[in-house]
Amino acid sequence: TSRFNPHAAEPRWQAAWEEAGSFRANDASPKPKSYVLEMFPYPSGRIHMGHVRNYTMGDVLARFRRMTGHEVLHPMGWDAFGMPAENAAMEKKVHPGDWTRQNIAAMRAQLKRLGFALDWSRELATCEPDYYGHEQALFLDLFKHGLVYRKESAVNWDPVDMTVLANEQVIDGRGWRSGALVERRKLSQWFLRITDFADELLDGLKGLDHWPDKVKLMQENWIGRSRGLRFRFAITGDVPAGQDMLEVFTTRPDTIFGASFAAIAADHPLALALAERDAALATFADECRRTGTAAAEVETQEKRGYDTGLRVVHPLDPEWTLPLFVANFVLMDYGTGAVFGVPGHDQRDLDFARKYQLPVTRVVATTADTADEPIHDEADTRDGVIVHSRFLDGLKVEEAKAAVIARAEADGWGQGTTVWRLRDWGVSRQRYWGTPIPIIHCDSCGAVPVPKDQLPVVLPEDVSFDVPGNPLDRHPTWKHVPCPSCGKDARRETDTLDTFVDSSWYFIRFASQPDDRPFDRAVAEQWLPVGQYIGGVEHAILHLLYARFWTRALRRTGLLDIAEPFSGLFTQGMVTHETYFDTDEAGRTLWYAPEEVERTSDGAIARSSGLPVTVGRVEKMSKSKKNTVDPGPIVDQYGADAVRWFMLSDSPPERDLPWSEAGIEGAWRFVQRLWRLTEANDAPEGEDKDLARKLHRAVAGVAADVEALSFNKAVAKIYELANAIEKAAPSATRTGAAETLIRIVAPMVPHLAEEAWARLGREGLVADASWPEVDPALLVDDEVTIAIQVNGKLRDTIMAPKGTDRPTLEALALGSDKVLRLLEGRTPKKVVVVPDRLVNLVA
Ligand code: ANZ
Ligand code: ZN
Repeated sequence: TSRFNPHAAEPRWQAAWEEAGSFRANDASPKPKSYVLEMFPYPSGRIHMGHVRNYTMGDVLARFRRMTGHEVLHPMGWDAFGMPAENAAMEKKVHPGDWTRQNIAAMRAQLKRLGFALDWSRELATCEPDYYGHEQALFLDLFKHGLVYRKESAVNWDPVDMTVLANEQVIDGRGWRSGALVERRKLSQWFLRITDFADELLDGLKGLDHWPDKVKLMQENWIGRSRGLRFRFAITGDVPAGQDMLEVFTTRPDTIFGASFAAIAADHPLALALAERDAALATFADECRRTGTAAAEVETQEKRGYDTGLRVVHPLDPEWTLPLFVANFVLMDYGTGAVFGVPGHDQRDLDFARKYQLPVTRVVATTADTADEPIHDEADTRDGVIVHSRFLDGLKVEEAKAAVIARAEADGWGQGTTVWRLRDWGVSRQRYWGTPIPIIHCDSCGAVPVPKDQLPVVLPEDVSFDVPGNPLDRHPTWKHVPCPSCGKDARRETDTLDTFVDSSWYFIRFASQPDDRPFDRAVAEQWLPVGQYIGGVEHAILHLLYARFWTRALRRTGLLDIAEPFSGLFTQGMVTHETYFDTDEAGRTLWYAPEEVERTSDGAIARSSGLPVTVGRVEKMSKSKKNTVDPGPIVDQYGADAVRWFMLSDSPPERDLPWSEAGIEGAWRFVQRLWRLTEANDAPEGEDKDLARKLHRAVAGVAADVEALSFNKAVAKIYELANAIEKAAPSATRTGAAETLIRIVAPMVPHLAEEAWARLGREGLVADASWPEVDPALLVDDEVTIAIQVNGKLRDTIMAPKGTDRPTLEALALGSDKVLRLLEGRTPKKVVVVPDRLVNLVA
């Protein structure tokens, strides 16, 4: 027997598919359409194992769908804008465009090497004007429909790099590159009105039956709809003119009797007015402004306040007043920028109260008996009943909320509101490598959209990265243009769009890509929504929410009538590996890459020194822990099919997959075994009924598993079938099994399948073959398991031919030794028989 040589076979079949145009999606096909999409990669330079796993899963489904008579759209492209290209420009002095395009070329070659059934004719890169120009057109459509606006908003400003930082780029209050203390600055920024769609985006989740529940829950929490109360405190003391009322917002009106202070943001109008006459307050407010805007940071920073000396009057008791502070944990752009503090039940308020010696009262208890349980270092956020709260005592939290809202509305000091956690989407980035925002600022006309016939607004190539800041802003000529409306000298917007905008509509452009507009509506609607979207759970919130929003926004503007972009979503697990480390004299951890250590039965030794290193936890492959395995050399060694097979086999696809040498070797051996099993052997006459049944069950089972994305189960069924074929005596059935086997493994190990198909002398490509027919008669179980119960308790099981009649089943049940023992000679009072299922004897 020969061996399957992937190195010769794989490139040959890849070329054959390309030549035949096998995976080109035909818009005009009469077949049912199926859109299979994996989240497109960021072109960082190399494919990693996570990509390989993700794309292999999608590929198996795409190939399977083709075999079952679908016209499949399975495209690939590049999420090609973003910071890493600019970082590379700064570090390696290469142009972000060159760096990105080189990376794309390298990664495209790697993907092709894996034999994915992709329609490369639709490849796109978001950094090219023929993509982002259309994005600019869509942006202007949203602008026209009032879904885009500009407002002042706080950003993280790095005073050394003179640049705005994303929240993730602020580490412990400092810029990630410069290490400088980050300041909060106000800048005019562009926003998309995603909050207009908050209701729709929340309610739309209900119809997404093929999405993981956990993702829907994450979206729901992110959108965060809740009931709240806005109400007014009267302010007493030396109040600045016209500021004698303070409006606060709360989601916990039930705790109103637990209030011990009120607090406002440093930028609150009242704080600004007070700071005019109070220098110490002005200094304090400045300090507050200097910290980052990230929610996590606001949570963790020390809670600090400044007592204004003013007091507010409790709305439910005119005799009761509370001190009013300016506090660093109150944000201006949330609610009303003012809160009342309930230290017993909110951790920030508790930290604050302890620091400024304010009263701490319990107003929610698990039961009325624990009303006086003291509060120590932890605020009690559990549900329960209201205590120490006058007319609210004894009510449940939800009841008390409703009661306070009703009272406030009746007495006219507040209104119940629906509140959302979701904020409008700030899309301005002060960066070069992104889609230019197609707006021109004119001193006379304001912000003027670039006329559509002047799109795309193309990024200038001649930019420098030797000084910090936004290269677009300091480019000598680029931003100087005449106003499209009055013709006077004006300036281009130099902000670029958040790269999440690029990924919010790429799946539409894949479905239809005319030159002169973003997409053709009728064509796009034929393919959309994406039937199966596959990607990492790290995109479960923002990317999916933004894509859902963008799709709905296009619907509102009349450009595309699709409500939800992805009808099926699957989030795959990570590829993991053991970690290896050592500690140096200074106590620093030194990580070792898998290829730098020799694994022994009970540990590992460094190849360089021969000394033992610690075997750490199995973790997601990451550069920081050096536990990555580069797929490139692995594919070179074992071939694409073995790598694909391994990616599918060991773990359920939603779970983590631990990479192992043994695993890939096992996959390689199985590929060779498939090669032997799919060889033609001279067929003696004769049917093998048992093997035929196993074969048909495997065909049906693998189909169901692939449809359900349970690839590891499909793989297990193929192992089982391989064993059965090996054990079977020669027969015509066994000979025919080779062809069936080739077809059902074709989506997983497509190169081997083509090679074996050709060896059998079959016409054409197995990639174009159909999925084997199943004879339903052979799927039926001949025997079924019957449960025997006595008084409803399972006591025994028996096997009986399917369709056995009631009297026979009853007789079989009464013949069971276990039943006879239990009945002790009595005759059952009643016998219930459910054919093919159970017999219950009531004694
Ligand atoms: C009283 C109270 C009692 C609150 C209690 C919480 C717990 P979510 O649920 O995340 O929307 N808050 C309101 N505006 C704020 C602002 N601008 N900056 C900082 N905090 C603000 O949070 C709503 C709660 O956050 C509100 O309910 C308010 O504190 C606080 F046991 O009011 B609460
Ligand atoms: Zn003008």
